[in-house]
This record gives sequence, C-alpha cells and structure tokens, in this order.
Amino acid sequence: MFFATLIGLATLSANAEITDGTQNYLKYCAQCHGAQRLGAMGPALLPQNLSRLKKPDAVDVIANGRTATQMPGFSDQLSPEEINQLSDYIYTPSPIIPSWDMQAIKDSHEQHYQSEQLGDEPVFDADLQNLFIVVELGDHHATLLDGDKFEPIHRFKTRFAVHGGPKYTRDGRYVYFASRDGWISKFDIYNLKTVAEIRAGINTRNLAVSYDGRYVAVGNYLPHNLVILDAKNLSPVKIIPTQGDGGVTSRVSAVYTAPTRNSFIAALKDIPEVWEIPYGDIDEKLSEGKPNLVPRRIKLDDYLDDFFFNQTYSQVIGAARPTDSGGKKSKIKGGLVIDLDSGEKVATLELPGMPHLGSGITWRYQDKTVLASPNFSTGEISVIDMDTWETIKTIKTEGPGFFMRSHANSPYAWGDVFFGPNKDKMHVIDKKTLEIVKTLQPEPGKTSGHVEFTKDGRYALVSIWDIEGALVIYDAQTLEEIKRLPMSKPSGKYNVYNKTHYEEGTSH
Ligand code: DHE
Repeated sequence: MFFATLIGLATLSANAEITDGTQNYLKYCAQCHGAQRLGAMGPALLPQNLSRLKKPDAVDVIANGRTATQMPGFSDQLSPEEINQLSDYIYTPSPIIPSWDMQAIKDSHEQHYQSEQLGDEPVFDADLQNLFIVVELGDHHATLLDGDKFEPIHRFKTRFAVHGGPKYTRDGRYVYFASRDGWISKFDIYNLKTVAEIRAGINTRNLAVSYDGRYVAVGNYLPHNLVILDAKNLSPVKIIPTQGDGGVTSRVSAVYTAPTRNSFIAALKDIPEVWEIPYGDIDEKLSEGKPNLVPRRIKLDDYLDDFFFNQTYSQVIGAARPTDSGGKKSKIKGGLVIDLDSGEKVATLELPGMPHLGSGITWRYQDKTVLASPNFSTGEISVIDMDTWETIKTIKTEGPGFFMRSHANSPYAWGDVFFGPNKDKMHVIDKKTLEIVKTLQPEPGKTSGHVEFTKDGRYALVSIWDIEGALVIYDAQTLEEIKRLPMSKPSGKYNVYNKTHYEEGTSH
C-alpha cells in the first residue's frame, strides 16, 4: 500500500495540485480502487464511472460503506469535511488520460479452469433450454434458476455492477457477463464454474457473442474502443479504436451480434456512425484464414445512443437521446431507420419521448409486424408499424418505463412503470387490441421491472428491484401469481431458449 501511495503521489504531483482529498484517497482508497482511480478490487472512481451515483450517495457510501460488498465505512477515521473532500476528488476529472492498452488487458487475464479440467455433461438435472440466469445487483451475484420447477440450482458471485444482458453461446453452455468496470467473465453453466475473466476496458457499455461462438466483442465508453476477445478463454484478439474522421474518437453506444450477417453491429455515441464488423467466412477468405475484423463505417445524419434491429437484422432502428450525446444537440426528434446493406437511411420515426429502443420488442399485429418501445421521459409506449414506420398507437401508461417483454406464445406484452410514483406497477397489454388489459402491482411501494418468459411462454417472471427483493412468477395466461422467490435486487433474468433463439419478444 505504501508503494502504491508513493507511485500515486509521484504521478499526481506531476499533474495536479495535491489536496486533502487526494492524500486521503491515496491513504484509504488507492489499494482497492487503484492509485489512478482506474479500479482494482473495487470499481474505478472517475467521473465517467460515477455518472449514476449522486454526490450525497457517494458521501454516504464513503462514510457508512456499501452493503454486501468489501467497501467499509470510514466515518470513524475521517471527519465529515474530509469525506466531502474525498467525494469532491473522485468527481474531479483525472489529470492523466486513463489508458487501458493491450498489455493492461493481457495482464488482467485470469484463467481459472482449462477446458480439459471440466466435463461435458451438466452436473445437475434440468431442462437445459429452460434455465434462467438472474442477475442480482443487490449483492453482485447471479442465480441459475430451473425454469420448470422455479428453484435455484446455483448462486455465484459476479463482478461488481454487472450491467446489460449476459450473453449465451448458441448451445447454452456458456454465458458471458460484462461489468460496468470493464470485467468480462465467462461462466460454464454445465460445471457451475467461472472459467475465465479479463478486464477489457475501464468503463464498459456491453458485450456481444458472435453467432459462431468464436468471438466476444466488448463496447467501451473508456477507452474509446471495441475489444475483440477469443470466446474460448477470453484472451484478447484485437483492439479496434473507435475513431472517425479527423481523429475524433467516440464512446460505443452498444454492440450486438447480427446472426444473419455474421457480423457485430456497433453504434457510436460521439460520432454519427454505425459500424459493421464482419467476423464470418467471407472475411476469412479475404485475409488468409483469419477474420480481418475491419469495421465497415456507415455514416448517419445523427448520433445513435440506443438502437434495435428488425427480425432479419437487415435494418437498424436507432435514436439519439438529447441528454446523452455529450451535450451535442441531436438533429432529429425521434428515430431513424438505416438499411444495413445499402447504408442508406430509409425512414425517420416520430418518437418524441426518448425511446428506450434497446428494450423494444416486435410482434405480428393484424397483417403487419409492429415494434413497441417504452419511453424514458413520458409515460407512453410507442407502437410502430415496421413497414410504413408510422406510429400506429401511443399507449398511455402510469409512468415512464424501462423494459418490455413478450413471447410468441403469449397474447400479452408486458411493460413496466419504472419511474415516478407508480414505479411498483406493471402493465399487461393485449397484443391484438393494443390496450392495457391489466395493471399488476407485485409489491406495493417497491419498484417492479423487467420481465422474462419461460421457454414455452407459459410463465412470466417479474423482478422486485429491492435489496430485499424477489422474483415473482406469474401464470402468463391467467395473470395470477404462482410463486415468489426472495432475491437481492434481481435486475434482469434471461431464458436460455428465448435468448439463443432470438425470440421476437425479447431483447437482442
Ligand atoms: Fe441499462 C441493458 C444502456 C441504465 C439495467 N442498458 C442495456 C443495454 C444498453 C443499456 C445499451 C443493452 C446491453 C446488452 O444487453 O447487451 N442502461 C443503458 C443506459 O444508457 C442507461 C439509461 C444509463 C447508464 O447508466 O448507462 C442505463 N440500465 C440502466 C440502469 O440504471 C439499470 C436499470 C440498472 C443497472 O444495472 O445499472 C439498467 N440495462 C439494464 C438491464 C439490461 C440493460 C437489466 C438488460 C436488459 C435485457 O433484458 O436485455
């Protein structure tokens, strides 16, 4: 610790004024969070990583610690003024431009098991297609759940603050997690073991697994790049800097796999472009046995903060969030549709309420396919005809929602009310009439959110977003509750079959 402090002081003194906050940071925090605040055992403490933690909450965590983590409280060692100075310090931009290069990525690699150490048969008995991974944010764990019996099979530790959907390999054996602090973990479901981990970035957005199961793509906010990993053991294959014309660099809004195209599709947050990164056979021929992983850059009229695909992955439907584009004003009010083959814009969408397209779902309505998306800034769900791209219905809800879900076998689409006084409500919408037919209130006063269906669509699993939360299982036809499992802030849950078959009612 003394050594880390000395290095930290040397680095900082060359670049910045040493305040009490800095000194106390080096004394009390650097060992777990890194001398340059880039994270170590604890998460990175840079403004870029703290955008979701309000300052008074940071002060509270420094004083009293964080439940169910290694973070202790410092109120008996530091005065309130010193705690405020520490909090000011971690919200101050770093004088050093944080770097996380190939060597740093390689050095972080941890391979816990070699493949020959693990058997090929599951060590438990259950329908392997009807398993769920439930991410429990409250104490940074995940639960593997039997989707027939609704009984936990195994509960294991994840990295701090896993965000976004964990991604399965096509056979459902492996699942990959990304934490906000850049850690990528590979978990072997058959053996119930975390097999490898690597830190691919400082501040990560999400990950995608290639359809052929060979690569994992990680989209980062910090550094500005995409990192391609070998899906077998997570060793790094390539860093793709997200740099546009004139040397401008950008955060990655998100990266997804387009299974029909053998490519990754990424949108950039600070450059109005969508990138397609092919990893398939055609490219292999081009570059002597190895995919060249060179992005094809599609230029757009606007930034895409959030996006979605049609079911065939020939089109991207995206939207800019006015508050999210680094202060840059978005040119379009709503969304746009881009044809991935021609790279041309084919339509603009009327989506005034800051849509959360990443959570959009599709279904057949009358003789057309519709896309439904919740909106962050209004209590409305937009239903859009995917042929004409016109909004055919705006469903008024009891508040802005975060997530939507349905299933091909279910007559209903579910949408949560995530914000505001009715955050404990969950709407059930009839897919034929586009009307809300029931509003559930799984636990009065506690936020309910994020739904996932069983493989056959018979049951819907809802999260109670609370440290003392639960997974509430509903009969998806009668809408009656059938079971409740206590869980620690279960943020999302992901069914193996629905995810690996790109079920129309689920996210990508
Ligand atoms: Fe998420 C998915 C972006 C805040 C929980 N969220 C995603 C994805 C993106 C995204 C791009 C798709 C990644 C994937 O699955 O591969 N999220 C954003 C934001 O831009 C936003 C609004 C601000 C931010 O802080 O980044 C945001 N998200 C949150 C939260 O505050 C949530 C509620 C709690 C948390 O974990 O931080 C949250 N996001 C989730 C969840 C998913 C997700 C549970 C997976 C949904 C799914 O069903 O696939």
